Amino acid sequence: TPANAVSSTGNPNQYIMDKLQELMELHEAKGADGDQWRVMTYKKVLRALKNVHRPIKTYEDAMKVPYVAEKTAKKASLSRSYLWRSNAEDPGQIMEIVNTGDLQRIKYENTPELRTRKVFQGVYGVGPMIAQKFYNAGCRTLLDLVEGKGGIVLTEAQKVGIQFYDDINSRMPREEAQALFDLIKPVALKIDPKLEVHIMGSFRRGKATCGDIDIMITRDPADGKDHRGILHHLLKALHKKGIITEDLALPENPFDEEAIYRGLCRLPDRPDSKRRRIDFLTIPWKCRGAALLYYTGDDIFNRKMRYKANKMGYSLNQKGLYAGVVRNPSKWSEKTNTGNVIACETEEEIFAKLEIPFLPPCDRMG
Ligand code: DCP
Ligand code: MG
Ligand code: MN
Repeated sequence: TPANAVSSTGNPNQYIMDKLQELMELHEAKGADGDQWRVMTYKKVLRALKNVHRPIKTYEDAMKVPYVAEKTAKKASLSRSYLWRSNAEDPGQIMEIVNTGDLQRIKYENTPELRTRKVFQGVYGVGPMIAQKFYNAGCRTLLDLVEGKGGIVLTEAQKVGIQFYDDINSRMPREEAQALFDLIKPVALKIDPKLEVHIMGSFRRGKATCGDIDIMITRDPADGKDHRGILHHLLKALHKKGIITEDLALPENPFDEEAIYRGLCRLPDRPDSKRRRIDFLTIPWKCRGAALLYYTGDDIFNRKMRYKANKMGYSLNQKGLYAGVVRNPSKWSEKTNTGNVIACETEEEIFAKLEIPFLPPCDRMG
């Protein structure tokens, strides 16, 4: 029986997590607004389940899992048909897996159409909307996309996304990210030895595998110079060395203080090396603390930090922590007063202002 099975991860609830993960990915592929909130809750429940080391056997056990118990009390009176049991915070969903080893909702969601749209979303630059558009145009396979079936037109980035579909959809071992960074950093420093070059994202959090390489570049302007234009020179050099192989999204202006680049790279001296996703971003020296914090993530941790900031009357983004921000009540994203920066140069001061004890990157999980 599932409840007594010992999984390869050693977690007695792995079979529950596998089913919840499967359903989460289906909701993620659907991509409607409501589904995105649902996905967030599944992520939180899955994370919480990783830390439950006893097998879940009863409804009460399920209720004790963080994020499951919390919201269920409010929903206890709702009807519970198997098919419509669709919320991660519902312990009934966990109990269905415990009792039957399966989750009917997965079969209900996993339609041939959604499976196809999921495949399309594996193409770089294709989100739920575009995947739906391709499907509606009559495309059913990646080959249909390449052939422009139904009159669809691919962007250059999407073409690259299909060409290296498998590479882009697999994560790299941490060691490979390290090796690539060790090649790239000296190239940047050769252009300007005073640059600060950081590797961010999952790598900085100490993860064993990375979905991409995130590199942040800035420079102390005390000597009157700054990093403007570095991306232009660096990308040229990296292309020449065969480290960067394809561009996906070029910065609007590589001479801006803030610029973002997205592309593919590889270890040039290994003929069999895979293409890996790489992001570069340059940021003003002054906001390096806020940028370090943001681009280290993870995304759910960032959400929590922003939530705490908002509760204290502040506003947090990748450029700094602000006080006195006034927002348009009917359009939250619109600021009627941008406020004053109260912390931005170091991560430590941002944690301090938010009254959160400093967390090293490896502990920053939502
Ligand atoms: N980020 C965020 N919200 C997003 C996207 C990104 O807060 N919607 C921040 C947090 C991420 C960081 O940027 O940690 C880097 O983004 P990535 O998409 O590269 O994510 P990770 O590096 O964390 O994971 P992966 O290994 O999948 O690249
Ligand atoms: Mg990353
Ligand atoms: Mn990235």
